[in-house]
Amino acid sequence: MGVNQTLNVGMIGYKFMGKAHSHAYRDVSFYFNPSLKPVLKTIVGRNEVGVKQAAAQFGFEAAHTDWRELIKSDEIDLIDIVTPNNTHAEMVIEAAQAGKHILCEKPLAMNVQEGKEMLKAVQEAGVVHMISHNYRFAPAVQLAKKLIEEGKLGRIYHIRAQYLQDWIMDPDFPLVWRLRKDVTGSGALGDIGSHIIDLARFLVGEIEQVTGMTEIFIKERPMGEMTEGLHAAQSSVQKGKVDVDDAVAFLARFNNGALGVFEATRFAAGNRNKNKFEINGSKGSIRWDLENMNLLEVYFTDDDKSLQGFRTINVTESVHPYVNQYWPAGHIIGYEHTFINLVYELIQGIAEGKQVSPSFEDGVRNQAVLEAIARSAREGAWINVSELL
Ligand code: 4PW
Repeated sequence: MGVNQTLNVGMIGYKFMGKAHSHAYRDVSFYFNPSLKPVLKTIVGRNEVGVKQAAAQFGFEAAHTDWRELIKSDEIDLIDIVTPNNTHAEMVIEAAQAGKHILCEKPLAMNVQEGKEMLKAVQEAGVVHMISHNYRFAPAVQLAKKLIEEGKLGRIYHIRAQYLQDWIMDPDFPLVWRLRKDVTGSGALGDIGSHIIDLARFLVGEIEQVTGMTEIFIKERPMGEMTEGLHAAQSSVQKGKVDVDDAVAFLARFNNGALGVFEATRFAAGNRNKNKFEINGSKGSIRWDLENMNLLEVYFTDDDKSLQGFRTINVTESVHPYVNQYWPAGHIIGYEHTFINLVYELIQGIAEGKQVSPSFEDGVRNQAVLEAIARSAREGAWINVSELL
């Protein structure tokens, strides 16, 4: 650890997620007063001009272009990886071998095999590891978890979850890294499907079997690069072949007997970032939607018959998870706060020498579900997730 109870952060990557994570490190001390205070030491990126701009905007002390140098540096305690998926494995393995704690963006790896090697490296090194499934850390999702754990919903029968986006619907939207199999491993499946799989594993339990289908609606696109957020710029009129799924739909059976119905697509016009689920149990139901992320709809079968119906809880009371750290009741929080809450858990884990959740083990299990769905889509069959682990 750095002197004076600081945690020196080295970040690799500086685009959309670099911004989200940097902001979280900056604000976590302000709201949570964690045992260790993160210091934004160094940010690394391939483009010297771009990474220097990011360092200035996000508040890093230095900007570099060589991630291996960053990992070797004795002054860094935590490596945060927000780069494309095909770079995660080598960065994680080298960072673990250098004794650094690690936060890595999702999906963890390109495939289960890679994920397992990453997990082995962090376990052998004894470092704290976390995968950035930030939506778990919305207070309403944490409340949903609490209700399920307390048995308020009884036996869980169903989860139906959707993650819907529409940012690549224009056929001229370029063939950016998120649409190239050699860089990402899969399309909507790994990028946003992994989030609803994480929420389902968190809230309902382990997935036993899946069957799925995928589709590529636009087969060719002009070449280009991501710019800011989910925007991109065309770099050539030449077209390249799209080789990852635009959309995926899948069914799942859980170990505990629950059934899941899932959909992840980047072709749901009008849905910019709709991440939502409904869970039904023997004693009631809950519903959540990221676009109204501070609300949780609940229905309990034992409510007075004359008053039965879904009611909406404003998850902004001091008794609700994380809320006390922010504002008085009714004063809402947003997308960026899910990352602040996540980073707080990570820092406390590091300070207390305890492993946190979701860990790389969750990342590997998630990856096995992704791979099982992809295999099912190719083979047209149900796949047991355990075959992939
Ligand atoms: O959480 C989502 C990501 O996993 C984001 O909102 C955008 O879609 C960026 O990547 C995926």
